[in-house]
Amino acid sequence: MFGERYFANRERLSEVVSDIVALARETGVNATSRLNQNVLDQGLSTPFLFVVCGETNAGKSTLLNALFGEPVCKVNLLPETDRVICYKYGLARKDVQVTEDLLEKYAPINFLKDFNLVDTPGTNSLEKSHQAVSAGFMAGADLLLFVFPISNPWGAATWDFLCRQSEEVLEKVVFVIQQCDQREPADIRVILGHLRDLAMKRIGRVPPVFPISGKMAYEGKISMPFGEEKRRKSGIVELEDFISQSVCDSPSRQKMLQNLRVAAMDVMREVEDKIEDHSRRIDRDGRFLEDVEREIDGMRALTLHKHAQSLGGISEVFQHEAHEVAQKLEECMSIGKSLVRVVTGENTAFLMESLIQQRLHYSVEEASSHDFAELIRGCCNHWASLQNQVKQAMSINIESTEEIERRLKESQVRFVNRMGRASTQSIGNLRVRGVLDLSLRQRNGSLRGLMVLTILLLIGMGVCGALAVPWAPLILLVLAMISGGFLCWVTVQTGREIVSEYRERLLNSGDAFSTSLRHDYEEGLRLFFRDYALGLEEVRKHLVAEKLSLQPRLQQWSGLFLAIKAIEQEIT
Ligand SMILES: Nc1nc2c(ncn2[C@@H]2O[C@H](COP(=O)(O)OP(=O)(O)OP(=O)(O)O)[C@@H](O)[C@H]2O)c(=O)[nH]1
Ligand SMILES: [Mg+2]
Repeated sequence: MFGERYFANRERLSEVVSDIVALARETGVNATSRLNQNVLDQGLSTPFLFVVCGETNAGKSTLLNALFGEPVCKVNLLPETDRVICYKYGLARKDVQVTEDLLEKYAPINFLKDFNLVDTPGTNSLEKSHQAVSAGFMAGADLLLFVFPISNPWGAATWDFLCRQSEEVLEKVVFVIQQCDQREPADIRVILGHLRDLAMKRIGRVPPVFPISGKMAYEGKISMPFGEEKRRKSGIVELEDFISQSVCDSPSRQKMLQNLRVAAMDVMREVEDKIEDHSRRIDRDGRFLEDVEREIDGMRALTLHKHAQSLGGISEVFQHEAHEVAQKLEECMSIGKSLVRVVTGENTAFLMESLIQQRLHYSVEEASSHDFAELIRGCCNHWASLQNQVKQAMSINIESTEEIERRLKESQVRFVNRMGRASTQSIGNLRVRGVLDLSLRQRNGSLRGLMVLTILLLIGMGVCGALAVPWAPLILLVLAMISGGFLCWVTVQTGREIVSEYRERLLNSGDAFSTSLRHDYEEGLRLFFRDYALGLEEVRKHLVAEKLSLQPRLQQWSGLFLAIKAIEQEIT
């Protein structure tokens, strides 16, 4: 079809424009009305208008059929076209009698979407009313095909009609010398020479002239590909090339494409600004988030530093508890209790360890809980101000303070439990129980020996007394008393030593205990602040979503920019 390059450019441009409209809508630029209106105002999709004039039976209808390869117009030996006929695209074939002199014929023929054809009655039969209608079409036409029959291209009616046209109209005129198959090439050359002279004389210019045989061209076209030779011979190819060229070079259409391209480029610049704004906003939000994260990290470091004191406090608690437990051990070291245990068995070391574990577990939990209650209050205050900042900077709502408080309290419970467990384990790791147990067992061994000796002496005394051995009971009693006294002295003495050694050992383990808790304390704090920073998840998600949406837009923009640049090179 004619002007394929123009239609391809128009198609590409309208595709790019509709993509730009979609991208503009996504980025918040109002371009729909602007670009769509531009297309409508420009009438970019308005079909080209070809008007055919000439004398009756010149071959006008045959020419149109030959050009489009379809039997659009009726061809007849007798004068056929008795009014102006405009051929247009329609989904169904129908004729609309617009006025007495104008008939519109609609047909579902694709080329009619891009080309409207006007077939006029012979200039020699043109009535005044026809002339008015034809003049209307001629003013808006893209191309005026003046058809002369080769048998007589001098018909006064056509030339008179031509002379009445304005310069503007004449610029669009093309002479088509029809029915050339009826003359020899040499004759045709002579006739064309005369015709050019006449044109210069009558209208002051020589429009492009194309000698053709419409009949041959049409026959060739409908029997393609075998009719190619016939089509070439008919001379229509040159006319078609000329029409194609004039469609592609049509200044008004070029201007429309340019205007639309410029409008689209303006929108692209606005979209680019929006995308840049968006990108800057994302960078700014990213920096804001980093600042907040750094702030929270700073809070964690500060808290750790501040609560190192609390760990020192735990060390004091440990000292206090060590004294208390040593006191309890001292009570257990009384002569009576010690001797009972020699008989019943020893588990004092286990009891002491359990006691100190229990007391420290409670004390450590209490101290940690106290530290964290304060921390939660601080975090909630910080969160309340952060909420406002995020709202202002990014226009999004983050978790409520109540929600954060609930999460931090859960974290507190986990932390307190962790510290309690850690203190119990630390006591176990100090290994004071094993040493105490060993000392107590050694002591019990000694006591047991002395007890047996004392009892044996008492039994000996009883036996000797029963046998009435002189002096022996008395001597054995004295020995038993000495042994019993020694037993008591050993019990008290070793008890004191063991208690003092145990107290000493416990007190020396205070630092080791605090150090072993430090790791858990720090880890607990890290987890606590991690839980706190989880509240920023909404902000992170928002940023990720923004970044994800930006990337394809940037790519789309670049693609459209290249496409419109390529179109620019095609149409300028
Ligand atoms: N030999 C020959 N005859 C042609 C050619 N073109 C048209 N004719 C014949 O000329 C006659 C008139 O052709 P049309 O195409 O109807 O002419 P027209 O200018 O539309 O006529 P009106 O509509 O009546 O003004 C028909 O009999 C055609 O067959 C051609 O290239 N060669
Ligand atoms: Mg006709």
